[in-house]
Order: sequence, then structure tokens, then C-alpha cells
Amino acid sequence: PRRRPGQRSMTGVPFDAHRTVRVAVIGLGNRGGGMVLGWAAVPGCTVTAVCDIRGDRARRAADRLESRGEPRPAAYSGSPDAYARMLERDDIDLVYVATPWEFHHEQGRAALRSGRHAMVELPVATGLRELWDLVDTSERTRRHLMLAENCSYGRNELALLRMAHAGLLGDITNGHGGYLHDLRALLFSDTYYTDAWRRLWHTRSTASLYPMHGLAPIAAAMDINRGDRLTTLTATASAPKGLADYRERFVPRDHPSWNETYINGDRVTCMIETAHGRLIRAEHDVSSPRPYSRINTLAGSRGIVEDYAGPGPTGARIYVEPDHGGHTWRDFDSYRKEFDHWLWLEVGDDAAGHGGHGGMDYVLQWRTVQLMRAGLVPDIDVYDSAAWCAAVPLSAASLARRGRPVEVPDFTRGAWRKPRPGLDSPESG
Ligand code: A2G
Repeated sequence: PRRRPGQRSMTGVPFDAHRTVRVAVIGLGNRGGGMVLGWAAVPGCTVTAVCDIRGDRARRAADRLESRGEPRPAAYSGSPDAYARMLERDDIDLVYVATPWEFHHEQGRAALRSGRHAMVELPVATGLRELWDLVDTSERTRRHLMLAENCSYGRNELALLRMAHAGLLGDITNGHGGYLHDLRALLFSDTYYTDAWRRLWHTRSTASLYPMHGLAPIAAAMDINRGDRLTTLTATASAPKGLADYRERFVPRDHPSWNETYINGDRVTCMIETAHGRLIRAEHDVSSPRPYSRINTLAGSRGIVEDYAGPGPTGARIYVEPDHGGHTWRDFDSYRKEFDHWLWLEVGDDAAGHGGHGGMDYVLQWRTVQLMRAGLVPDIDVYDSAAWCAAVPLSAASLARRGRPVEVPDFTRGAWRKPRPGLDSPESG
């Protein structure tokens, strides 16, 4: 059931009817155009302004909100700096950035500098200097910048986090996760990624371009930036074959992509070590034929959970001592029930109604609004965002040095040793 303003949540965080979170959205393509409806659906949240360089998109987003009975947001468009004009408004609390990767740093930074909190799609920035700049700017402006990592709010991922914290897996020693998604058809589509922006990254970078969906939940379960931290990264890559092969078979010879050379390896693997001797393998492959997987696995001295591996309803399997033995996997279902995160119990039904990646998108948006209304720190803060996205430039650096380990910066400047609120905070963070 929908919560009404002023009502108390089951989990005790007060919902303040007087603090509506006013969201402005930059970028109304596939992602932004969908998320804008989610923001408007969250109780206590309203979309006051939308922006896209293309006027038709801005108008369409405003129309869609209006036709759903929401107040019509102001629409900005027409030039690359239209977003800056939008930021001059005085009715914005949170800026959500869903433009192509190359604009994230500039727009996230501008949002912070305008005095707003910012939620930025993956990756928040693609270079180390830009990541540090976001950390510095967030500290200087005292505004939060958070990665919009919906997978951190996945139902299995959150159950896994709670299991890890409950000690079920013993001492966590290793895990892996990734983004394995056959994007070939979308990358060569003329409409899906505006101006083919995502395909072009494969012509200019040799890097793990987008491992965060798998890396972030594993890092959270290992208390990265809350007692442990990422220390070194080593990257390795296969040859680039998939995109050229796809083009050869399916793309007409007069298509602009025939002028391009794809240089990024199909499979890029990062091995990341932590201060406490844990090991994370983060994978990226968007150019090969395969069913979707984030291959989440978390393992410790007492057991292991593997997602995307089981036939049961959760898709995950488990093996933990003393419950199991005989080298035989068991279904994860009963453990998922036992460790189900309160967020899914609280808003899972609403999330199902609002679609988006099995409900993760809505849970991310709902939780963000909840924490903002309560005046609390986001679950995923600028330090987490920078640490996870650092895999992009660090993998490029390691690959350029033929796989030599590179240091992961400590964006927390030493604060990682202390516990901080995070994704499995009991209720209010
Ligand atoms: O494919 C999926 O929706 C991805 N999200 C998203 O990040 C993006 O890459 C998209 C294609 O544009 C998840 O896999 C959760």
C-alpha cells in the first residue's frame, strides 16, 4: 500500500510531509526517460524540472508526467548547457544525471556546486582526476554525490549482504561479480544510444568500461570503505572480436560504424585486492553472445553463495557449513527468505508495480528519497561511488602496463577504517 505523507514507516523513519524532495533530471534518453516516472511515483518526491539537449524528449517527459496527474515540470533543452540554466532554479533538491558517460563528471559537479545533492548514473566519472574532483567538490559543498547503482539494491544482493554481516559465510575471503550483457544489437542500433555514444567508447578505450553492477554489491558485502578498502587492481583482457564480427554479419556496408575500429577487449577481467586480504574478480563483457549475468559470488571460510547459477526462483545456490555437506549445492530460496532485506519487505510490492529491473530501480529511488527526507547520509556516498568507478581508469592503467598491479586511491583519506552507515542499515541509516 502507498504510504501517505506524515505516516510513519514500518521501520521508524519519520516521513515529513513538509519535506518533499524536488528532483531535476538531466538526460531523458532510455534511462532518464524511464527513471523520471519512478521519481514521480515515490511518495514525498516530485519532479520539478527536466532537461535534454533534444527538445522533443524534454517535452515528452513533461507530457508523460502531466498525463499521469503529476505537476508539469519545467522543460529545458536546445543546447549543451541547458542543464546549467535549469540549475539556476530555486525549486530543486536533488539532481539526477542520466546522460552519456562523458558528461557525468561535469554535470554531477555542477549539481553539487549549485548546492544540490546529485545522483549520477554509472560511472560517476571515467578518470581518476575527475573522481577525486567529485570527492573534493562534495566535501567542499557539503552535498552528497551518489552513484545510481541499482544493483546494490537487488533482492539477492541485499540478502547476501545481510548473510555476510550475520557471519553465515564465516570470514569473507573472496567474491566476484560483473556485467555480462550482450549489448551488440543495442550498440549498433541507430536509435538506442544517441549518436552511438556507447559504441564509440569501444573505439577509444581499452578498459573495463562498466563493471560496477557486479563489483558494487560484492564490495558492499566486504564492508569496503567501512572497515576494509580496495588496495590494488590488476586487469587483463581478451582480444576484441565480438563487435567486428557482429558488424560483419549484421550491419549494412554503408553504415557509419564501418569507419570504426573496436579496440576494447571483449572480456576484461579485474582482480582487486583489499586491505584485509580479500580478493574480488570483476568482469565486463558486452560484446559476446550470451545470456545476461552479473555472476555474483561471495565466499568465505564457512561457505559460498553463487547467483545466476541455480534453477530455483531466486536463481542462486548456496553451500554453507554446518547446514550442508557432501559437495552438493542447495537452493538459495529459504536463505533469501530468512535474510530478505527490510527494504524489499517494505516497498517490494510497490517496486513490482513500477517495473525497472525487477524493482531495483524503484527501491533505489524510494530509499534515496527516504534518506533525504530524514536528512541522512545516502547508503552509497561519494567515497563508495569513486572507489567502485575507479575500476574504469585503473583497469585502463593496468592494461596499458601489460597487466601490472596499480594502486587504488583511498578516496576516504583514511576514514575507511571506521564503520559507517551503509546498505544494510537497520532502517534510518
Ligand atoms: O542494460 C541494463 O539495463 C543495465 N542494467 C544498464 O546498466 C545498461 O547497461 C542497459 C543497456 O543500456 C542492468 O543490467 C541492471
